[in-house]
Amino acid sequence: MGGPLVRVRITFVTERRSWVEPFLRPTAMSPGVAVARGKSALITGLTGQDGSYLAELLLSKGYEVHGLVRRLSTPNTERIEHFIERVNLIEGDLTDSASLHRAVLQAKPDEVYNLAAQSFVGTSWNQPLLTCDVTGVGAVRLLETIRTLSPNARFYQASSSEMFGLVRAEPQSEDTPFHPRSPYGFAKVMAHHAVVNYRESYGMYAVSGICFNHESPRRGLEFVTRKITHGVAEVAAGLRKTIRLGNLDARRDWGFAGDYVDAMWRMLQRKSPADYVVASGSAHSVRDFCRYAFEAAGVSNWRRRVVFDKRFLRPAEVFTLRGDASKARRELGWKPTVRFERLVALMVEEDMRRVARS
Ligand code: NDP
Ligand code: GDR
Repeated sequence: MGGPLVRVRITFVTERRSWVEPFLRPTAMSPGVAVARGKSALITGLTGQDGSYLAELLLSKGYEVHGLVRRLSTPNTERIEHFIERVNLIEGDLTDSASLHRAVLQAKPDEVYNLAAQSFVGTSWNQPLLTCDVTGVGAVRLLETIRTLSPNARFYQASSSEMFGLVRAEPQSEDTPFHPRSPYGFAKVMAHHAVVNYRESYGMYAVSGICFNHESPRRGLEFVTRKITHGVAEVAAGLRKTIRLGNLDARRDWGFAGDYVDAMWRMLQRKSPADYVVASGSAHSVRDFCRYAFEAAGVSNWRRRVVFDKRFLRPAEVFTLRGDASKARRELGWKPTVRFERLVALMVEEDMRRVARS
């Protein structure tokens, strides 16, 4: 991998009006001030799990990092608080083309990572149109903006193993046909095909990483892994007796988010664009996850602590996913560094610390 710190550019920034103003770096963002820059990256979904890890990675490589963030009634910057002074926040939303234009003009990106999405599968049945608009059409809006304003920028799309859905092959690779099982799944399929089409139609460097589930202590609380590790920490602390879950037989290929953002960066450093599956290659059930999590916390009789609750079943389930990342291993030199058991333990340990603090 070549280092990214090869170019230095001068830019003039004139805009500085929004709720994110307090977080803008005073030197880089002062109106009319000339600023020397390294490679520039624009991340959508900066405040999410992956966005926070990716920003850390890019900052460590000397990138200038811009993040598209939406205005919320309560600021949601917990995951990026420790480096917020080092990134440039640009107010915007994937449903608002004008804000995407502004973001691209301001960031002048060499690389764009589209991580923003309505990313919770369960919610996508309750809000299917919003999910299509953000998770599907949002990617097209961003691609179209880049094509118009910055066609040489390299584009990464966060595609998902949910596209495989009712799987047609085991394990799933780049050649496995899609059979999505949720509005989230079919929105991601649309975005995925849009990336292929922009690459083929306009010669853009646009790629998708078909990422399997990746988790961390920064995972949202509604996703099953974090729901379990947080619940286990509360059980261990005597704050509750049980955790209520849906389908315990579902199997997922779980890896560590920090490893997966490294694969994203590697995909944009290749000579020519291509899509890659990113996965650990081993699958475990939700039940396995519970067992390892309770063991990590030193809580016995875990079966009595897990209660089935049909409210957490889905209208159509993705029963099993397991990825074949041999193309990524071969061509990107990527491999996961955190095994399943360690991942569960580190999430439990962090949640136990959080619960103890609170
Ligand atoms: P998160 O849910 O943690 O983060 C999603 C991000 O998208 C948040 O920053 C959120 O902002 C932002 N967002 C949501 N709606 C909009 C919108 N309308 N406009 C702008 N930003 C918006 O997801 P992850 O970090 O886990 O995942 C990153 C991407 O990777 C997503 O696209 C996800 O679908 C995909 N993916 C994730 C996998 C995983 O296992 N984690 C696996 C495969 C794909 P806010 O903080 O304001 O809510
Ligand atoms: P997933 O993640 O749908 O795979 O999407 P999630 O953790 O929500 O579900 C994984 C599996 O666990 C089962 N399950 C439960 N899930 C939740 N959330 N809550 C429960 O109580 C529960 N009980 C059982 C689910 O039915 C499912 O089978 C994640 C997201 O990050 C997507 O954005 C991403 O694209 C995919 O991973 C790859």
